[in-house]
Amino acid sequence: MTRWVGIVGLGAAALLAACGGTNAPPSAAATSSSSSETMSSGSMNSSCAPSGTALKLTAKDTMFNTSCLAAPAGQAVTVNFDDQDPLQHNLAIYSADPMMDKNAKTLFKGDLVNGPKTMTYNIPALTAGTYHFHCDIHPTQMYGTFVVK
Ligand SMILES: [Cu+2]
Repeated sequence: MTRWVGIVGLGAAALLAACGGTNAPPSAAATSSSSSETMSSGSMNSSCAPSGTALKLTAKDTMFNTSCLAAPAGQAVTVNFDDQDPLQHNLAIYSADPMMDKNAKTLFKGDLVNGPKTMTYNIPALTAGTYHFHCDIHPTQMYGTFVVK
């Protein structure tokens, strides 16, 4: 009598174990995805990287043709400045926008051009940094970023 009960008990235990196994598939949720996704490098504005030491800048309709100029660090560059307006314009480079930062330093100040006329500016070597350029006559209309790197 005692032994028979014991066998039934073992059988029930085996059934329970089997049920447990089928209801909960082992380690199904434990698969950790070891994804080696490489972050795509940030999309830098490649249109404003230094490309040689001969730069061009055009002024027309009281606008510059670009909002970004770039120069290699530590190298003097020339800027062929084409003032197509019958107006005075120039190119001046500051450490920061002088209208926003009263401590901005003048890094280069080009002579005013009596347009329409072309002039070549000789910009001295600058250390790497992100600077500001504008036309001293129209600083709110003609300005941009001067990148040195
Ligand atoms: Cu101007």
